[in-house]
Amino acid sequence: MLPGDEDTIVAVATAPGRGAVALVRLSGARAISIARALGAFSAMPADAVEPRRTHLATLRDPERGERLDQALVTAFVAPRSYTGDDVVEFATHGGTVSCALVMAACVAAGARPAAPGEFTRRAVLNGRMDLLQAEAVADLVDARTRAMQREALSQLDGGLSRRLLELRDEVIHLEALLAYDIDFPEEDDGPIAPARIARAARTLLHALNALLRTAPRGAMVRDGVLVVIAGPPNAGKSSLFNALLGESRAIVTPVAGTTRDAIEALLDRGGALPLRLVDTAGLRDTDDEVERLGIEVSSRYLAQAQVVLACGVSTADVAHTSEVVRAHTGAAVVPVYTKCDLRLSGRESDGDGIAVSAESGTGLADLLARIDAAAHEAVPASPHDSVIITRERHRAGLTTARDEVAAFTRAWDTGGLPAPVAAVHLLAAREAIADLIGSVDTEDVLDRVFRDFCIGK
Ligand SMILES: Nc1nc2c(ncn2[C@@H]2O[C@H](COP(=O)(O)OP(=O)(O)O)[C@@H](O)[C@H]2O)c(=O)[nH]1
Ligand SMILES: [Mg+2]
Repeated sequence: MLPGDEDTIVAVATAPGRGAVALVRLSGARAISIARALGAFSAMPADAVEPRRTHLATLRDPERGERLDQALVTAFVAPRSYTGDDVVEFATHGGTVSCALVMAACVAAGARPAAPGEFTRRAVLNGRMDLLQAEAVADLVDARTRAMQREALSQLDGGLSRRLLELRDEVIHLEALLAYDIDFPEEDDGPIAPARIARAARTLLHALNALLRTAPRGAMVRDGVLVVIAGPPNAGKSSLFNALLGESRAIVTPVAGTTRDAIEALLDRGGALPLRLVDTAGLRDTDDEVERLGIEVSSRYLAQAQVVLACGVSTADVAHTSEVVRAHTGAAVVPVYTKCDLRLSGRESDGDGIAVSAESGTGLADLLARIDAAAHEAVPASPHDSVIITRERHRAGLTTARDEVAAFTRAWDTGGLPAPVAAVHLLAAREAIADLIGSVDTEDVLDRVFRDFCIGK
């Protein structure tokens, strides 16, 4: 615990700005007495706060008695609250003034403004949720697409936690087998055959690797599949970019940073993986090698792309674009024949490509299906596909656990280490998994997780 974890904290939980309602959240041992000082429970008999019942109250400045707002007040009594402490929530009138007045009155009555993520941090400290679920809360707030939001919801539901607990149990099981071997070494080939331990270790290694392999899919769910549009000038790239956006609910974001050579949009496609679509804006580096070959594409993105759309009007253009692009990326390259409405046949292709028209919309659905197929090929479904890892912290922790189990397996197979020494690897693996779920004894793990939270969560 940090100094301050005992304080009663308060924050405006809703985003600032004009809106119907704002939420002020108060949590800690003094939450109810502070709310009472504001008159939140004046309509109720003293000492009889009814938990989880919302009622309308006139809130007043605790010192001067001046009316602050009319608000809906709900009390949650520990431990049955979001944080696990006593919590009072004030749904004040929206906008910036009412909620700020109520918050300031809470501070005047003894609360302290909450740090970012501090409510959720308390929920973790009080055992209301584990660290993975806390991350899921942050991901829900930050989700820009349905895919990300759905993933976060399932993590909040404990999906990843349960899977990691299973893996931790497998480590414990292996440790137990090994302990038996350590305790009864004289029973050579006794009740636990060394081969049985080796087998269990390999099964565990397999399971850890399977979960680790979901990291690229997690990254795609989080950031979107990076789809880069390439082709000669005038091929219809920007028109295709806009047409694909028109097909979906899109959030168009200018590229962050200093370069202005590309624009980027995130396509939320409901259940499907979101797409991060990149078009070249036409402000180009003249010494860019790809551009010298007559292809417009953001080279910065090309190397990281998962899918490249090699666009052109003619077969020759598409072939040239595909060839140049393939030399600069390991991504899947989809040949795209643009402006197909201008061709009488409606389609000119080598069989592998897709004919599209930004004008008429022809071929766009096929193209999206093709992009999905390429993305799925790049990140194959895992046996536990419903459970994926989405953060670098998960990847790093699982990698440690996997490496430790691998080291154990090597030592065990070669008989290179005595069992008690080999067991140290299993202990390290178990601790790495426990840290992921949230053994909350390590301050720095907590700090890393809550650093990026917003205030009031
Ligand atoms: N008929 C037709 N014209 C198109 C289509 N796509 C783009 N164009 C036209 O082709 C020209 C170049 O398009 P643009 O998207 O700016 O190409 P970019 O340089 O590759 O980005 C513009 O005049 C567009 O209106 C299409 O599908 N059908
Ligand atoms: Mg363009």
